[in-house]
Amino acid sequence: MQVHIVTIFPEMFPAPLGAGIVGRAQEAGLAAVHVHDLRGFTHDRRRTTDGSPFGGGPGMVMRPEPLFEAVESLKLPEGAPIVALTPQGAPFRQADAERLAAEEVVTLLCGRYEGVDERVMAELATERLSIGDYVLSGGELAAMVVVDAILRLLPGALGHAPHGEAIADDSFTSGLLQYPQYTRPAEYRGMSVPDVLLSGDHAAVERWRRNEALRRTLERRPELLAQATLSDEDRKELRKLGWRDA
Ligand code: 6GU
Repeated sequence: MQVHIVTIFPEMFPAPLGAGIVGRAQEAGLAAVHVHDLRGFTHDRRRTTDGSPFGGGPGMVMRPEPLFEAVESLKLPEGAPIVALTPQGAPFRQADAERLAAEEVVTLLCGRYEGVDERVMAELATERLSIGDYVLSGGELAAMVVVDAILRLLPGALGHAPHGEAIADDSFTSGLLQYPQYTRPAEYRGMSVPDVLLSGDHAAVERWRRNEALRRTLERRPELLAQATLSDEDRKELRKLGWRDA
């Protein structure tokens, strides 16, 4: 997979994308992330990427020309997604990470200043994504979040055996929050690990984990249950916990 990131702050990227699973995915050749300095696509001596808003008002707006020229220079394949990171975008979800992980080339445009010329948003970007309901000073941190979420899904990125399993247990992949995890020591400062996890009874462990995922989702993110795939046993368990099916 090839990922292109267009930004006026290319120096922000190497560290977060170089470590851990995302760094390893690149070293293993599963993906290459190319960071492009938007200022390289300006033509004035000051390398201007912004302008004041037509119609007046506060702040500055990113000009369209460098963004259009930067994207054109990438020679993207027909139909490759061009994602603008903006608080006006659709909420970025695990399903978006899965969809983008299946692409061969993904381009991310990082907005800065108080906005981006609407011709970029409407005619150059093929979609707009936001990482949450708060305002960041630019799309760069959001792009890092999106790249991390995508690259860890690439087959082989999680390193350890069966790729599908670790992914399937992730929070959100199943539509539920992940079950609680424990490791050594079995007892620490009087806090013990649930007996079932030490029992060796694989079916009982699976049942316990599913029920804990349901309990945790009901307590912390009940709105997710409306979209989750639930079995009859799941529903029964949830009702025991006080869930009122919609
Ligand atoms: Cl994608 N960009 C900015 N500037 N702020 C955000 C965001 C993106 N997602 C949440 N807040």
